[in-house]
Amino acid sequence: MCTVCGCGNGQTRIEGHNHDHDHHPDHVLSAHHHTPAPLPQGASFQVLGQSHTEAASFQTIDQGHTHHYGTGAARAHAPGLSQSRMVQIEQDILGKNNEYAHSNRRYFTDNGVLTLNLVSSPGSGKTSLLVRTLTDLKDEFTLSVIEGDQETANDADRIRATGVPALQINTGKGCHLDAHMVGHALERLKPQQGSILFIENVGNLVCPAAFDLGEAHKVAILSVTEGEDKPIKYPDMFHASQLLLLNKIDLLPYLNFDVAQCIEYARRVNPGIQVLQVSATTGQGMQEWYQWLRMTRQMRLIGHPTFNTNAQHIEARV
Ligand SMILES: Nc1nc2c(ncn2[C@@H]2O[C@H](COP(=O)(O)OP(=O)(O)OP(=O)(O)O)[C@@H](O)[C@H]2O)c(=O)[nH]1
Ligand SMILES: [Zn+2]
Ligand SMILES: [Zn+2]
Ligand SMILES: [Zn+2]
Repeated sequence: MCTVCGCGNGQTRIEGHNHDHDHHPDHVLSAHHHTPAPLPQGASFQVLGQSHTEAASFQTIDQGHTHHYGTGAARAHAPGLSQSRMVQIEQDILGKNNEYAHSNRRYFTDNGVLTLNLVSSPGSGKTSLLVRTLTDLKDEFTLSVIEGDQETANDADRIRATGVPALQINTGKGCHLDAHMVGHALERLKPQQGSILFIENVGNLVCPAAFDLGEAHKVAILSVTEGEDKPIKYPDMFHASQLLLLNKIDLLPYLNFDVAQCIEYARRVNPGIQVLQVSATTGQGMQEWYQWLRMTRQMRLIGHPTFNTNAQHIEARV
């Protein structure tokens, strides 16, 4: 009962296996299911996958009047639910998600894993960008990928073709990954110390913004075919992201897309957002993205007990 987009209930599959909460005792993330207030066995995953109210707003135009359904405390609307009840549901869901995110983040920090959560609308080029990035950087870094999709393992198969390990999470009717799903994926994938983990979220410009997966940064991907107004129409996503990759710039000669206006809109909702213009198809701008990755990884490793001693080794690669 996702009040905005209608997420479905408990149909999550990790690598084709249903998530039934029959947990193996030796979790990689020992804290994963020993958080202060664990949900009952068999219940938590469904609750997390099923019901959330996004901090979102929408409006319809009716005979010249604007009806903005996001002006209440919940910033959303659902028939039969009061605003206060929706706020309560959202707090419960996101609170539980944040406990799992905290556990994931602890694992990433302890192991010096730089984790990036790639968010965008469907078809902006996340998988294409990843395939090119993995191909170009797999000899330089240890890499792995968690792929989120509602159905199919198509994207994970495309990633594995590069030789980089990938684990598929199918969310069924769910419209985003949550930290609990990612925690289970980590138990299987076990990203190596000092590696970079990419999470390709479900294509959706709204819901993934609200769910912390424990990542270091969200990276928003916007393709020029979507229109320059997306950052102000879907501000939560661009507000939550540290970097905006403006993709498919090879198509700019054929479009009326205003790059400067798009960047201005993005900075209006997030003055600190960095913007890089890239083409996953031609490779244009990709070196700047790789440089951002190198620098961001190095920043994450400063002070890390294992990798700090290897600072020269790391520096040599930048
Ligand atoms: N011209 C051009 N096409 C691109 C570029 N990047 C991706 N595409 C095309 O855009 C389409 C969608 O790309 P994907 O990489 O599958 O997009 P995605 O974001 O992973 O899609 P979902 O996983 O379904 O959300 C494909 O036909 C790609 O070939 C680009 O830089 N330029
Ligand atoms: Zn679980
Ligand atoms: Zn994809
Ligand atoms: Zn949703």
